[in-house]
Amino acid sequence: MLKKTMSAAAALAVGSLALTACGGTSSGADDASGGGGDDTITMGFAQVGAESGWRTANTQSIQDSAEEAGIELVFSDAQQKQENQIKAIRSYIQQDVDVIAFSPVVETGWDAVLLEAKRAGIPVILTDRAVDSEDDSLYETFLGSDFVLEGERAGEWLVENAEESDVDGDGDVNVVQLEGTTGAAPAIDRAEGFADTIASDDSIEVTASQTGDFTRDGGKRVMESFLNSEDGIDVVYAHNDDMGLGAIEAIEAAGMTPGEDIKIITVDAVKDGMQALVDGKINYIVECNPLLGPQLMELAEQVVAGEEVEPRVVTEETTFTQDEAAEVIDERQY
Ligand code: GYE
Repeated sequence: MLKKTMSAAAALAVGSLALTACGGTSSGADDASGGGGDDTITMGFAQVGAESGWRTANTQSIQDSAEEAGIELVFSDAQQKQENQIKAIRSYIQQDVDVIAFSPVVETGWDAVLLEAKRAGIPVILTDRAVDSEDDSLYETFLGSDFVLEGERAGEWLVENAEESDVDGDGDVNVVQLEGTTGAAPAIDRAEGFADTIASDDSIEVTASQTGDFTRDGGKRVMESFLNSEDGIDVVYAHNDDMGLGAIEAIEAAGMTPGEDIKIITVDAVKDGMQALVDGKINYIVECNPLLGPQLMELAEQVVAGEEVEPRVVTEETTFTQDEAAEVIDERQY
């Protein structure tokens, strides 16, 4: 039996589709999906990648919860490429798993492969990110955050703190936005929720916006270029902590003080982000909960048992100021 300690190996594996089964005893013809053998549920999970602290915590939660629930997990890491996820899903269909779960790297382009799963009689659960499809019979449920709400929460803080955020005091709050992966639900929705909310205040404007692909390196690179091309940046709005942390490096390298000379708002609230918030380098974080594993396993059990499940399960989340982060940082698990 292989163990679930394979994030790095799995990251390489999907290219060759050497998918790794773990945590259980059955596979292929012996598993529950084959109609005979034991009752162990086999789940094929197609993860986005390992792009951020959020993703690492999410993967850990899924692997731990599968083990706890006695669900055999076949896990793959798509390295943020849609074609790798499609290959992984096709392979799960071929293996005749009991249930497929995945976190779609981008919103569109899934109908064909989801139809293949449907025709094979394998239920699909979306987790973390949504697909943009007219046909909602292609999946059983979508478990994850409300990303529009997260963007709105980021915007609300800025509207409430517009005066202090006009760092250069010129009457305009100039925001540069570090977008997540182009075409990904959280990038689209976090931009939309933010834009709609800051529209209520004429002084706030997004003056530049580019993707940093949800990575620290991406955030650093894009911020360096913004610092060269944009005058009077007051605020960075980063679609995740990792890009915000990359921006901090770029701001410091340019001889400025992040959190003071330029205010920073991010989304996620993973440990490194929370530490930067406590240290005063980030000003506000909107939480996005990565610990989806327990709910995912519960939904999988229900779906495999043929039970009705809610079509949408929304994760509960909060927000953190610097003071609020200081209170909880010690207990933060991820
Ligand atoms: O915010 C980001 C990650 O899909 C909610 O993906 C997730 C996002 C998360 O890379 O850090």
